Amino acid sequence: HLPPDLLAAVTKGAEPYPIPPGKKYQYGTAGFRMKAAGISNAGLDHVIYTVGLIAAARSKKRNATIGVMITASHNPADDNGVKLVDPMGDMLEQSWEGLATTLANTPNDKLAKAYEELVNDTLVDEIRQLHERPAKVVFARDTRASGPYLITALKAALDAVKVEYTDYGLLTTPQLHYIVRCVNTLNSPYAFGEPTEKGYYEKMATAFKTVMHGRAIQGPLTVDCANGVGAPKLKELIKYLPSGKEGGIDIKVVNDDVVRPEALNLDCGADYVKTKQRSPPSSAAQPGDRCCSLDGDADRVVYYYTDESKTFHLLDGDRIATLGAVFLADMTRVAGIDQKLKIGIVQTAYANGAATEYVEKVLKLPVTITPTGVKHLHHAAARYDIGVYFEANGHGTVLFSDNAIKVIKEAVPKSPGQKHALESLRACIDLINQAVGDAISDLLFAEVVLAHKSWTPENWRNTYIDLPNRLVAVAVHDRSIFKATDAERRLESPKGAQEDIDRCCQMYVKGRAFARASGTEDVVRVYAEAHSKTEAEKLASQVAEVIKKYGSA
Ligand code: G16
Repeated sequence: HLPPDLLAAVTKGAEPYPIPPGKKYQYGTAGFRMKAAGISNAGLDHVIYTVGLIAAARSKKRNATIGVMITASHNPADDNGVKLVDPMGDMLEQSWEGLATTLANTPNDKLAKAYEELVNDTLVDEIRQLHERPAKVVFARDTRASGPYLITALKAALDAVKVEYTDYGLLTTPQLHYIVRCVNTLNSPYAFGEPTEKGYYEKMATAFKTVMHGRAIQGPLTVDCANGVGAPKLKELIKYLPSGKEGGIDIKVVNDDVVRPEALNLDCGADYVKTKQRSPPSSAAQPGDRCCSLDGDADRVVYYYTDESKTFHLLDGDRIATLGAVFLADMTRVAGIDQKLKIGIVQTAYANGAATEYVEKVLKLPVTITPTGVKHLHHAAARYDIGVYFEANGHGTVLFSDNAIKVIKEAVPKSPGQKHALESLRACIDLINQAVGDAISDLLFAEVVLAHKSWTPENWRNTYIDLPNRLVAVAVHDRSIFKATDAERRLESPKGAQEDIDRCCQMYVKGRAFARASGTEDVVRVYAEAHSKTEAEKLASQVAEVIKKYGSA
C-alpha cells in the first residue's frame, strides 16, 4: 500500500479538477485533446491532473525522466491537450495509453485508489522498494491561453505524489522531446546532447554549419510560424546560424504573433496550407519564393511556392521524405557504405499515390504504410537502418539505427568525395531530431539538401507530379462508429460504408479515397485523389456524403 498521507494528498489535490458530468475522455492520435475554452469547466484540467499521476508511475516504472507537453498542436486556439513523452523522447508506449484513458475517466473520489492500483499493477514485477523510487518529470507548454492554468493542475498532481519536476516554460513539442532524451542519456554512450534549450540550438547549428560546408542556399526562406511557439524559438535559433552571406541561411519569420493567443493556427500554419492547398492569405511571397509553414507547436512543416502564373504548389511531407531519402541514399552510395545499410520510407494512407510510386519504382526503396500518428510511423521506421518517416501533413523525421550510426562513424574514407559524404552523413545524424518529428530541424535538413543539389522548389516539384487530391473534415453525430482497418485504408464499420466508398472510387481514373475518424478533432477525415483536380474534388464530396449518411444520428 502507498502511504495514507500520499493517497490523501492525491484526493485533496484533485478537488479543484472534477470530471464535468457526462464527460468521457479518450487518449487519441497524439494524447488527449479537447476544448479548453471556459478553461476550468471544460474538464481538460482533470485529464491533466491524471496525466501527472501517469507520468509519475511511468517514471518509476522506467526509472527515467518522463516528459509532459501541454499543447493541442494544429488544433484551434480554444483547444488544448497533452502528450506524454517516453524516456528516449518518443511517444508514450501504446500499452500505457489505455491506462491513461482509464485514469482520466476516474472520478476524484476514486482517484487515489486508482493511482495506488496503477502503481501496484505496473510495478508488479519489480521489487517492493520501487514504490519509493524517485520519479522525475519535465514539462513545457505552447503559447495557448489555457496553458498556465493547466500547468497548475499538472503541478498539483506531481506535488501530491512527491515527484521531482522541472518546468521548462514555453517550448516547441520537439524541443521537449529533445530534452527528455538528453536527460535520460546524459553521460551514457548514447548521449543525445545538452538537456537545455541552448543545447538544442547549439547542436543543430553546429551540425548545420558542417553539412553546409562548401554549399550555398539560394535566396531567403520565409517561415510561417502559425502565430505559435515556433516563432520565438526559431528567432532564437537564427542567432546561432550563419546568415546567407556567411554561407548559411536567411530566414524571414512571418505569422509570429504570440501576443494574441487567438491568432494561433488562424488562416495560417501547416494544417491550413496542407488542407486548403493555398498560401496563408497574409503571405507577401513573390513567385518562386521558397516558403514553409509550421504548425502551432512546431512539430510539422510543409513547403510551398507560387510560380510565375501565380499557381500555388505544395511540397508536403511526402516531398520532404523523398527529398531526404534521395539525399541519404546518394550520400551512402558516395561514401561506399550503401550495401551495409537498408534505407526505407514509412508513409500513411494520406501519402499521395504518385509519391509512393516514385519511391518504389524510381528510388527503388521499400515503403511501409502505417496508421496515422507518428507513434506508428516511428516504430516502423526503427526497423530500417535509415528509416525516413513522414506523414503527408509534414510530421516526420529520419531515424538512424545503432548499426547505421556505427557504420557511418567508423567508415574510413578512401577519397575526398567519400570524406565529404561521410562528414555530411555524420552531421545529418545531429541535424535531424531523431527523438521526434521536428519542423525546425526538418526545414534545416530540407534546406541543406536543396543546397547540396542546387535545386529550386520547382526542381524539387518536378521529381514527380502529385495526383490531384482533396482532404475534407466531416462533422458527424458520433465519430467512434467509424472503425478503420488495413492501415486505415478501409472502413470495417459501419457496415456497407466501405462498399459505398468503393463504388465512388470506381467511377474515376486513378480514383482512391478513404475515410477515418480523427484522433485529435471531433470529425471524420476524408481523403480522395484522382487523375484530375475536378475529379478528386467530386470524389471527396461523394465520399463525404457517404460519411454523412452513415454518421447521421
Ligand atoms: C497529430 C499527430 C499526427 C497526426 C495528426 C492528425 O499531429 O501527431 O501524427 O497526423 O495529429 O491526426 P488525426 O487525423 O487523427 O486528427 P499534431 O501536429 O496535431 O500533433
